[in-house]
Amino acid sequence: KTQAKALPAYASWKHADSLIVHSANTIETKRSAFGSGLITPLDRLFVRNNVAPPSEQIVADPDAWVLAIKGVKNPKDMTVAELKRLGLVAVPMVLQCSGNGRAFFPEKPSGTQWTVGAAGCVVFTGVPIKAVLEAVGGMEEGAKYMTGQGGEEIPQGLDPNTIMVERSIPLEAIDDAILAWEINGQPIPLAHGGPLRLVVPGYTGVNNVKYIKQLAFTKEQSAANIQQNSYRLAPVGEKSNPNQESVWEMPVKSWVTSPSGEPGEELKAGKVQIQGLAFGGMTAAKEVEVSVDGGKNWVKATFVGPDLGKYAWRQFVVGVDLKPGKYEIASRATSEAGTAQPEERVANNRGYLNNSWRDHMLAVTVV
Ligand code: MSS
Repeated sequence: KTQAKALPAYASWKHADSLIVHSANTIETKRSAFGSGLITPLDRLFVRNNVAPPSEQIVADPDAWVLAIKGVKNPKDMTVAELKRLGLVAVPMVLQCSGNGRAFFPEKPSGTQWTVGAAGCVVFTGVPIKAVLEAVGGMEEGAKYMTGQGGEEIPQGLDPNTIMVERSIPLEAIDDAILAWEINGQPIPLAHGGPLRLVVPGYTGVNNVKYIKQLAFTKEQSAANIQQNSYRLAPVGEKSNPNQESVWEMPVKSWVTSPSGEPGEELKAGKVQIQGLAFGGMTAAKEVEVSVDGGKNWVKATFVGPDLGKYAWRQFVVGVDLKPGKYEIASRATSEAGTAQPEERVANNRGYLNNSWRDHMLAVTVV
């Protein structure tokens, strides 16, 4: 057994026992650690940085952080303090890495081997993008994308496009998008993108740009490598290129959280409450079914707890009687849009968007 890695300094306040530290920039929530309180506690929320985060100093005085707004009628710099005067909305939503579930791809794509825990349900609070746009006279003619640039410093002499975290989002997503300064009722910590974060509900993690320093309305997608060549659905074995589909919207998905199948878990025969999480992606989760026999038979689950809207996840439960033996426990969600979670993942070279119910199935032994 290998020694668990230590939490990096910027995330040292996290609850180590609830997490799997893959690296200093990739920290996953254990399947058993989501809890049943709907909102993921910050000390258990996953972390993913494509490059090392900026200095902790940037969150010392969040109101002073400056955002450059471009590609609008009246381009200007605005501080967080100024943005706070423009509007306020709270958005409960699933934040999920594009590569969550990558570990289940049989091709073993390169990248962090996330299982289920590169996801959480959080409440972001901030100002609607639409209110910001209104304050700067609206976007420039011909804009097609909203492009957010992360606040990481680019080391001298490097081509910024090779490491800059800049993502472009289609304009149809701006209606629900916000610039957020709070997460779960507290100022966003550095680990999650404070002092200011671009939040695009329904879109995968990477599109939610942390420590955003520039918001631009652009005719073209960002020239950054992370936009042009990463986060694309490339065929297995092929390099990605800008003509392939970009990883933006999340598909319908669910997984069982209890039992967790984790080492040390003992499942005694008798009545068992099978619990899990489900979300629809761009629409709410409408229904979840659970199977204990590897997907041969399904029963309808009951939603637990509050419904916080279409971008949040729902908790579900099914009480079952289990005799001693081996079981394969699976869940399958259907969204309000009528799309059911598929049995098979969509193959792609980097292992993005895995929502296969079979891949997320758990093999457990009841004694
Ligand atoms: N932002 C920035 N600025 N940077 C980086 O690196 N990353 C991404 C996002 N944003 C980044 C950003 C990713 S990739 C993700 S997932 C997310 O973020 C995460 O979050 P958190 O808070 O959890 O850490 Mo995948 O798709």
